[in-house]
Amino acid sequence: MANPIALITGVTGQDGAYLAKFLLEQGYQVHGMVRRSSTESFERIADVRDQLHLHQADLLDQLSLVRLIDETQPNEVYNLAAQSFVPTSFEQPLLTGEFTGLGVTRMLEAIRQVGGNGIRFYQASSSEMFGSVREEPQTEATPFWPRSPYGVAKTYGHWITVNYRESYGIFACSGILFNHESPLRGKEFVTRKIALAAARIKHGLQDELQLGNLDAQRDWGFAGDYVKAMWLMLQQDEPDDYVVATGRKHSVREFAELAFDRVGLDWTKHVVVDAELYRPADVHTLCGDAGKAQRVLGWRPQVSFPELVALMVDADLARCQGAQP
Ligand code: NAP
Ligand code: G4F
Repeated sequence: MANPIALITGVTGQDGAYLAKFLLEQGYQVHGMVRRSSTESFERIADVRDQLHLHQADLLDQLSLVRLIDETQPNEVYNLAAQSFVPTSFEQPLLTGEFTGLGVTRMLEAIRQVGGNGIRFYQASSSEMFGSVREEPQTEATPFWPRSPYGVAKTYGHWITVNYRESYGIFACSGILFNHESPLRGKEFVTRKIALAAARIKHGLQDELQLGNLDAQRDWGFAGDYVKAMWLMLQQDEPDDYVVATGRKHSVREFAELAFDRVGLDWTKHVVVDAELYRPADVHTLCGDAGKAQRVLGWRPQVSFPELVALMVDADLARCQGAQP
């Protein structure tokens, strides 16, 4: 049998890089969608780039998506591309709505027009949809109450995925993933910001770390574990939606304490709270119940919270080695 074909949008992002590597290991022919830029942002996929088929297209350009599906003829489409940083969504709410919300409809329409019902579709939904949480832990049945333009756009993307499944019989799944991190996480997200700062301070490259809401709690897991759940969803007999989480929550303060401990420093001597980094409306706490993913997919997270912190700090320590102050 010929190798299955996967198309990943957002292949240059954190999850795209882990998923591309995972699918290559499973024997897939992997196609990645990248958007045109004056400088390439392929660092995260540099080690597998020669094994990937990269195509230029953009979530804003319907025709480019139609052409992409037609050219690649994928068996599975993983829609990971989005404007994914919550603070930017407050600054650019319309663009976020276009990328993160309407972009999903454009992708689904391209599949409907070109690929019929044979293509399996994964949508990267988010625990940000729970926002001001209605219950704890959050499950697939918990009502949404998003607290940012990003969360609102993801909620639209989630429901349009459900709608295309119900209206047109497309095999479309939505993974409601809680925060997942790694050494490939963007430097603006709080975990990577802390890990990198702890490493840089240890190496004498900076002195201080400015943070916002230290009391915010998140259910943090490892991105490498979470991309396997995406794949498992598309291997089932029936399409469905799944929460993917560890079931444990920790505060930003706890993350900072563990990260600085890892490098033998006292976090309280280096972290400064900057009110500018508070959000117009924050999500104060998130904690997921991945019971359905465990029962149906056989999925379980493998990396614990202390292991995740250590993994990220150690990677940034290695990156800082030899850097000039
Ligand atoms: P990420 O690192 O920010 O990657 C986002 C990707 O989307 C990048 O490859 C980016 O390309 C691409 N992109 C953005 N706008 C685009 C456009 N208009 N056309 C084409 N590509 C575009 O995000 P991530 O952490 O890997 O997350 C992957 C997905 O899961 C996102 O949809 C995110 O919202 C969602 N999610 C993430 C988490 C998490 O904790 N990581 C949790 C739940 C859901 P460039 O390289 O060109 O910028
Ligand atoms: O790391 P964050 O920016 O992630 P956030 O907002 O939870 O969003 C991430 O996870 C979502 C899943 O729930 C994804 F859908 C989304 O794409 C993204 O990957 O912030 C986490 C918390 C927030 O409450 C924030 O207020 O950390 C708090 N925080 C405190 N100081 C900070 C900072 N966040 C950032 N980015 N930078 C700070 O200095």
